[in-house]
Amino acid sequence: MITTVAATPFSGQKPGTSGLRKKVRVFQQPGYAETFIQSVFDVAERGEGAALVIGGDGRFHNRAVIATAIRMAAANGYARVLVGQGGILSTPAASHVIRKYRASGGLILSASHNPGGPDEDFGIKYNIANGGPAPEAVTEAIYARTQAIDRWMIAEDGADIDLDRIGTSLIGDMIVDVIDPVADYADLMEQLFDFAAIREAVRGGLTMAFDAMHAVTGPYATEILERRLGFPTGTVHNGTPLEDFGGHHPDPNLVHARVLYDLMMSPDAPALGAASDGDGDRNLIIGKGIFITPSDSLAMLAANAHHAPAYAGGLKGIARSMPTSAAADRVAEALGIPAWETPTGWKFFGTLLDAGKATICGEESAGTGSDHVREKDGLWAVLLWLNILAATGKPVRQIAEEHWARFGRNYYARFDYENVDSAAAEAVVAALTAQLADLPGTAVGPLTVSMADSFAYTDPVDGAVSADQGLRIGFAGGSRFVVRLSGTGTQGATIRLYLERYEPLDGILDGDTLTMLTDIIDAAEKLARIAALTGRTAPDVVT
Ligand code: VG1
Ligand code: CO
Repeated sequence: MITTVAATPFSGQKPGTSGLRKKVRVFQQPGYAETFIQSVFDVAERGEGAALVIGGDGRFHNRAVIATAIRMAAANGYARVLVGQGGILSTPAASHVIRKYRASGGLILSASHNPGGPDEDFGIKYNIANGGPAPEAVTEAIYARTQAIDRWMIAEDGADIDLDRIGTSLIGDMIVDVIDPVADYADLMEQLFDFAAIREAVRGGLTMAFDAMHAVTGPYATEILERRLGFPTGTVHNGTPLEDFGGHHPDPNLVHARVLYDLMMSPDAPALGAASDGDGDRNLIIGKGIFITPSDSLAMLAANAHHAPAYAGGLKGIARSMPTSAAADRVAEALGIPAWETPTGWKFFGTLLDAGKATICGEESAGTGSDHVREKDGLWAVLLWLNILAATGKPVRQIAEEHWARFGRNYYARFDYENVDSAAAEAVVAALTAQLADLPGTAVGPLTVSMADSFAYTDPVDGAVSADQGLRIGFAGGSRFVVRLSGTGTQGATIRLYLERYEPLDGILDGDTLTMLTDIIDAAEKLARIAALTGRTAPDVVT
């Protein structure tokens, strides 16, 4: 039996960079999650007999929404739902499950690196049949539907589905498969990487620490690192997923993964320190005594990927988001393969991966991945690093220093100004936009502006155009800064200021990042006037 519930639209159900993210309390309003999910089902492409994957990062409110989504899928004619045991599926695992079982799409319930709990954040993201986040045309159709929705449908049966028990049951005609959330993904990793070589290196003394931040990667990392690769028990820290991530931000950066960072800077540091975020798609990489910026990690992984079996035959191309440093472009040039520059957000990589134009993709926000799925993948990046360490026998520091000696170094930092008054944040963007046309040729301190624009992207595969994707100010010599507003926050606005300075091979390759960026930081302050327009004299987070 199906119940149809009359509904009126909620305002603001507009998916951002990565799905709809709001405070839990917003999602708890009666009908809020239901109208959004119904809007997804109303516009999703799905044929006869379609399967839907559902999983989340285990945060507070996950189980309630999953229980509802399963019964709504039954009412909306899906033939099968695959759901991770306990409602758990990391974002990359969900992407893999969609692809492996040829589902028509999936609902990923996560607010990623944002904190969890009754007063914190929740999110719903729809992924399409290729396993990747719905492209803008689809998210816009979903949003349009949310503004016209007048009913949602739910099966009366199914309230007794036990999410904790692996197995199959029925709601009406719809099959519900509660699956092991880890096994398929761990098997995929075993196909991509040389597990035997890594195991051998572990026996020979290769050590690591992985901080799962009480988030979704705990079970995945324990299975893969400790059980399959033989790292000792305890290699995975904070490995039990908690609904509130232990009260922390599950954000693998130098601020929120401070304990790991301090360990890696201490005499007791293992060879590799790594962490992932709430939903398992980000990665933090730290060598003994050396932090590798995500932009550098992308470039170094691309340059060394041939050590892993899956990439031994070479890469088809490398794609990075616009604010990500140009380090990866230099690797692409050396490899003689294309380098693509896309707007922020993994949804823009999907067409390039599907068309075989890129193999490895990355973002400065600690996202790296490949064509094995259609999401960024935290553990994948960690395993590729491990594979490279095992194959070369070199420590992380040596790999980094040799890389810079070959390609030069892109010093890089991102300043985040969080929870800024939205009007003030818009004013920063408007004021800088107004100057763009006049800036080229202007001297700012010791720097000279060589280009200034608002980044617009035309997808080389399907021709879709995305305008206003961030303001870029480039300087002679390859340095630049970028300003854009976050599309994942749930409170006020977050201004992101991305800073980059290129040092050629004969330049200073072992400098301190913030010192090396001083002139660019000064130039950004003069031109973007964040302090003057928002009253913020220092960023909240520097990554
Ligand atoms: C941020 C990052 C972006 C990333 C997105 C989703 O978006 O900058 O690179 O793809 O988060 O990552 P924004 O709009 O806040 O800058 V996740 O791990 O939150 O799914
Ligand atoms: Co994430």
